[in-house]
Amino acid sequence: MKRVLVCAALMAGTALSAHAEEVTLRGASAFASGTTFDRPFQAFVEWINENGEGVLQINVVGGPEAVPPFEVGNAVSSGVIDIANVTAAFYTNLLPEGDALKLATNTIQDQRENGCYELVDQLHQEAMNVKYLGRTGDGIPFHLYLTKPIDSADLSGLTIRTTPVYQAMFESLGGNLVRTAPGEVYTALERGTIDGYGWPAQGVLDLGWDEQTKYRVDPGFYQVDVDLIMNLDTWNELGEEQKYLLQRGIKWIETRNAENEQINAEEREKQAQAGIETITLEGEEREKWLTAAQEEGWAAIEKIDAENAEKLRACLTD
Ligand code: 173
Repeated sequence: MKRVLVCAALMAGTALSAHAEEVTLRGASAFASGTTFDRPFQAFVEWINENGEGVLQINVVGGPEAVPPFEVGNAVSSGVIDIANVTAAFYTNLLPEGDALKLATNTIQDQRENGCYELVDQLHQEAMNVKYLGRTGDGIPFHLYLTKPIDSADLSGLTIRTTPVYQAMFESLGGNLVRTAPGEVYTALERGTIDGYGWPAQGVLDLGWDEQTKYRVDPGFYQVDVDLIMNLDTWNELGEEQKYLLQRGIKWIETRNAENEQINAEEREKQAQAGIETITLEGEEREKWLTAAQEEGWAAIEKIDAENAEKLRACLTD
């Protein structure tokens, strides 16, 4: 691809002109095709392919069966994949403080306005040779789902599936934690090797986990970040028109984050119909739960990099 673009630039006599030849990017998703956290990416890809004829196309080479979720960051960083749909929790090996994105209390639109987008992009560029394009998942909280009831915020005695998203919080509440990719949750529940799992408010029914899930613990906490990231070298080789197309596409898909509140309510209904009961922590236990989420969440980022933690906190929670 590099050669084609360089040729086009030379012929036009400028650095990468608006008439660079059509480029096809290799895309991958950390979430199984057609499931909740893959759908916005699919819509984005369709939008790009419709609006980008002759300019830029995306060919999705696969989901978690093609690139294991915790490897997606590496694949984009090295350029094996050009563009990916993945949560920052899956690439903490490359950008540990990326886990702060779940701690946002504002929206990606706010972050584009207050300069946070540039900060997050810069962190991605420096730590992992990746261009941060944008974010879906705003407005979707995370929950704990269980096969056994609890009546307090105490998780001791429970073995819970986590990712970095829930790690600090559940650990501080006494849980015994095992980290797995989403694709391993069903089997772990079926075999009884876990008593529950962390997962967002949406998507529990996608892979049949409702069959093995008895309770959802409320309140939810944090905010989902499913991020679109791109190999920085590939990004830098694009012409202005190609970059602009990707930016228009991501901003379009980000407007759909506003639908999440409504979808959360529909999902709660679906979970109830599937027999999942709600355990609502109240009073002091609710306080303990939410305080553990916030304080342990930020403490973990501060431990990684106090300066970046402060900068991120200022613009993700303004
Ligand atoms: O639980 C997870 O696998 C996880 O961390 C996550 C993050 C964003 C969306 C969906 C799942």
